[in-house]
Amino acid sequence: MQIIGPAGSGKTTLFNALTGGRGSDGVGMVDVPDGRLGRLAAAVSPRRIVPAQVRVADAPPGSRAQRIAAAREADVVIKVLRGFGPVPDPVADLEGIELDLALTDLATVERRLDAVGREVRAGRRQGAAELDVLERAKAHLDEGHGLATLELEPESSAHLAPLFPVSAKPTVVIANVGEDRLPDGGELAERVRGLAAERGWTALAVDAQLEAELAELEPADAAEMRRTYGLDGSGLDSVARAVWEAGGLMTFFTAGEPEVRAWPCESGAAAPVAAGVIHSDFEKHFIRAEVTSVDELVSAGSMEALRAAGRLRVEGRDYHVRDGDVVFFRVGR
Ligand SMILES: Nc1nc2c(ncn2[C@@H]2O[C@H](COP(=O)(O)OP(=O)(O)OP(=O)(O)O)[C@@H](O)[C@H]2O)c(=O)[nH]1
Ligand SMILES: [Mg+2]
Repeated sequence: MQIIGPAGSGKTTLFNALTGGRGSDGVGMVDVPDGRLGRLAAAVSPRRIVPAQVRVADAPPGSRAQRIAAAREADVVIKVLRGFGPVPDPVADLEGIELDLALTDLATVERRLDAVGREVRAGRRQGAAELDVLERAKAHLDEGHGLATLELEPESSAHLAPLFPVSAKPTVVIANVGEDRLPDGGELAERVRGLAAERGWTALAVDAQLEAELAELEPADAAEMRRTYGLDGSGLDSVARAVWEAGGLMTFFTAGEPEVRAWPCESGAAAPVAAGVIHSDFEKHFIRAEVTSVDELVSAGSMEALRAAGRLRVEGRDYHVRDGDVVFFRVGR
């Protein structure tokens, strides 16, 4: 995930808070909290508990083009808006980012229109439907609107997908508010949420500076401090979870004595592909998957107990792993 936003909105502060200061060269890994991990661990008592992680990148120094190129390559974009300091206007920040990204996509769409238009006029290919979608996208972008608000039928969006429009990327919006606006960010954040919702995005009010300080404290002290601000959980955890959800990833688990672990997986992945997340060889040498759920495993206490009782489902190559599956992969060599 890539952080973007106007100068001084708190991007680096949020990056440092998320990565606990361990990010180097503006890139770091962030744990994705998941309550199911703790329940599995309580049942299995593993030596290690390993959460899934997402990779986060701070806005790179350099030109506007470089920052936009970075956003374009990311699966999820985090937009940080300034909600602290003198006359904060996070709505204007969000609109400014939108205009910036819309102009970028406009240039891409115009180039594509030229290329497709030339081929269609020369009779080298059919393309009326594609040209129509590109024209609609161009008109929308011309008005400064990002493609997240352009309503298209699925077969029409298929024509835009190969252009990787950056204004339509999965997005999490962070209103970086000062302490005086906690816990919910007040009216400013409310308007940001409204704007984000129209685009299908999650928006969160977070005080990045406070979260960075809380992350340095012992958990009990941090919780106590949070209560004084009326916060009921870690803002950083909420950010990580929102990014995970925006990215369309799901989670499956492995649960053994050495390690209980959450794994990221594309939604709807076939079992061998999910096995390949653990080790690339596992995809090639996949034999079968033994599958259960978190609840079943918690009540049985171990994969072995379920296996012995004949209660592990045996699934083949065609099985599609589901969110919350606990899996043991049988692989050959
Ligand atoms: N009060 C308050 N100050 C903040 C908050 N977040 C950041 N700041 C301050 O705002 C200034 C800019 O923060 P940065 O995190 O460097 O902002 P940035 O977006 O990375 O800035 P550039 O990379 O220069 O565009 C710093 O002085 C921060 O201490 C916040 O949540 N509350
Ligand atoms: Mg910075």
